[in-house]
Amino acid sequence: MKDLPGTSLQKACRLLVLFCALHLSATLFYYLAGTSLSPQRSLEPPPSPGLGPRRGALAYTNLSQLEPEPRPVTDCPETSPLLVGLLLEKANPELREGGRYAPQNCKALQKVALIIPFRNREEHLKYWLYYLHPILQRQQLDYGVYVINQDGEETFNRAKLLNIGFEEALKEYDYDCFVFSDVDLIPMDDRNTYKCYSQPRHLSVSMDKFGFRLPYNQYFGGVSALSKEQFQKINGFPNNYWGWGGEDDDIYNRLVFKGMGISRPDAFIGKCRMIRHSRDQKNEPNPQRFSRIAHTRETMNSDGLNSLTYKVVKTEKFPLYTKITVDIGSPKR
Ligand SMILES: [Mn+2]
Repeated sequence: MKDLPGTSLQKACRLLVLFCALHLSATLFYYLAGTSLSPQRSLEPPPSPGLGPRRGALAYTNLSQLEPEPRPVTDCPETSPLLVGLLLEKANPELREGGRYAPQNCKALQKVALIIPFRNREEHLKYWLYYLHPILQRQQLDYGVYVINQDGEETFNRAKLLNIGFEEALKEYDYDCFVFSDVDLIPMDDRNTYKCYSQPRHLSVSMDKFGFRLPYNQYFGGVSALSKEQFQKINGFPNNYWGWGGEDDDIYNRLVFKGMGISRPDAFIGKCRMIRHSRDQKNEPNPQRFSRIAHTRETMNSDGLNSLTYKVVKTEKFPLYTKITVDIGSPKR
C-alpha cells in the first residue's frame, strides 16, 4: 500500500511521456509533410508559359527570403547603340538589290514573286515595304518584289498590270508562285503566309474596310496567290478591265470555270488593314464591268496571257523593290 502513491505517480508519468511522444511525432509528421507540400502549393507561380525560365528563380528567392539587391542604374548613353539608321534599308540588311531575299539557313519551299499594280501611290508603297519585308523574311520565302507602274494618264488597268508582273518576274527568276497585292493592304498576322497552295489562295479575307469579314463569298480582290500552273491554266487575268472594279470577279470566274476552288486562311489569321485613301484619279468605276463579268466563260480563252501586249518604258532596281514602268496602251473605243 505504501508504494501506491508511487505507482500512481509512475503511471501518470508514463502516460505523460507517452502523450508527449505522441504529440511530438504528430507535430513532426505534419512538419515534414508540410515542408514537402507547402512550397509547391503556395510558392508556385500561376501557370504562365511565357515565364517558364523564371520559375526557378522566383521560387528560390521566395524560399530563402532574400531581398532582391537593387540593380545599379546608370544613365543611357547620349546616343543609343540600338539605332539602325535609315529605317527601311537598315532594317532589312539581308535584302539584295531590287527587293530580293532568300533565307540563308534553309532552302525556301517556294519562289514567290510579289506583284503590285501601281500608279502615284508612293506614300502607300513605303508602308507596304516597311511592314511586308520583315514579315516575308519571317515566312522564310525566296521572294522578289515587283512594282508594276502604269505609265501615262490613261485609265488604270489593274489586271493587265498583274499579267505584266507575271511575265516580267519570270524573265528574271524561276518563280513558281505569284502573290498579287494591292499596294495599300497590310496583313495583321504573319501566319498568313504569302505563298501558294494546291488551290488558288485568297489572302485578304478579313479586311478592316469590310468590318473584318468577306464582303461576299466570291470576293477575290485585294491579295491573292496563284502558282505558275494555276495562273497559266486560266490564261492569266483579263486585259480589258479599264477603271475600278470587276476584274477580281472575272478572275474568280476563270478559276471556277477551270474547275478550281478557292483556298483561304481563317478570318482571324486573315485579318488585314487597308490604308485609307480617297478614290484615285483615272480609276473611276468601270461602267462595263457587269456586262464583262457575265461573259468571262466566252472571253477568257482569247483575253489574257495569250493576248497581252505592252512596252517596258523603264526598269529601276531599288534596294527594296524592282519598279517596272510600262506603257499598256488604251482601251479599244
Ligand atoms: Mn484601296
